[in-house]
Amino acid sequence: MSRWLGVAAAQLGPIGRNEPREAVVKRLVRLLREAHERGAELVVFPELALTTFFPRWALARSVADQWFETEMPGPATKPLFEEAALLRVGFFLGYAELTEDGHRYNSAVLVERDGSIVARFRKVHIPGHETEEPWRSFQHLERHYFEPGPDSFGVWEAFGCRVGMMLCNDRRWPESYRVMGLQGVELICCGYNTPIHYAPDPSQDVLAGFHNQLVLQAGAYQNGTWVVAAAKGGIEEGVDSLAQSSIVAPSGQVVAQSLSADDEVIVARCDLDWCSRYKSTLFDFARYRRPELYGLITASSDDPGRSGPSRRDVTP
Ligand code: CDT
Repeated sequence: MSRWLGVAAAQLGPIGRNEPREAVVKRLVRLLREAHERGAELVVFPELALTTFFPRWALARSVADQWFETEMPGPATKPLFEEAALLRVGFFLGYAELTEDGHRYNSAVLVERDGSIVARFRKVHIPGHETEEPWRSFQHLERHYFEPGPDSFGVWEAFGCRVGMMLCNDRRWPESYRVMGLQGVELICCGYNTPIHYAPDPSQDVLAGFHNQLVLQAGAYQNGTWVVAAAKGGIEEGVDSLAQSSIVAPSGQVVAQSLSADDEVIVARCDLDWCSRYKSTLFDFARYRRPELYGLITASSDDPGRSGPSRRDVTP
């Protein structure tokens, strides 16, 4: 007998700089209700789903702190938690976290169908730059606002399966999926904000959608897992961001994808036992992996004892 789970990616369109949290939470509740009506028990919201994507501006931390949460749930997010528990729908929600001892993380929570918090995840790979670069048409100052998450990629028993979490840039790195794959992950929740213009190499702009699909599909297939990825898309404060929210099966096939760059729900009924068809055959890690040969992957890049090709060894 197969295990089934109804899941949704709840894509958001733009959130304005001055849009109050309460208004955004109303949008989230609307999407949650629609996802529930369409059979979802788990709804994945985007990265930084409560606010505009503020790393596009160079601002003093004291100014940006208005977009950070000091508690989860807090007064503004409580209605989402209450509605979800009432409907018995769980969710993944990305937000900016300011801890009691002053750390700032790009975080997400996974909330079960009874409203309890299963786990919190802090983004591991922080992209962009640390200081303002005036030559850019907009900034990507995540490395100014956020510390890298110290906790790696966990996997939790929830929703009748093994659930993992990642945020935006994490999805581009095979290590993110593999660390979860090694813990038997069956469903990965991911939220993202991906500006289509990539200032350091604009030749990549036209490939933004392709690269998104490439990494989500490869990560799902190579680890035999479902991946549910929700975008904040559309033109937000003048910056166009990729939509293309997707639900990807362990086969690597896209089973649902958003059509708009606005608030939109996509759903899929996931056969969780589909994962074992990959995990016990082609990707039987215990049988086929050769970790004794993969040491370079975990050696630090500045480890002097590190062997293997470097840029210096490559013939121009
Ligand atoms: N939010 C986030 O991580 N965005 C990055 C943008 C590219 S790096 C400037 C991403 O990987 O989609």
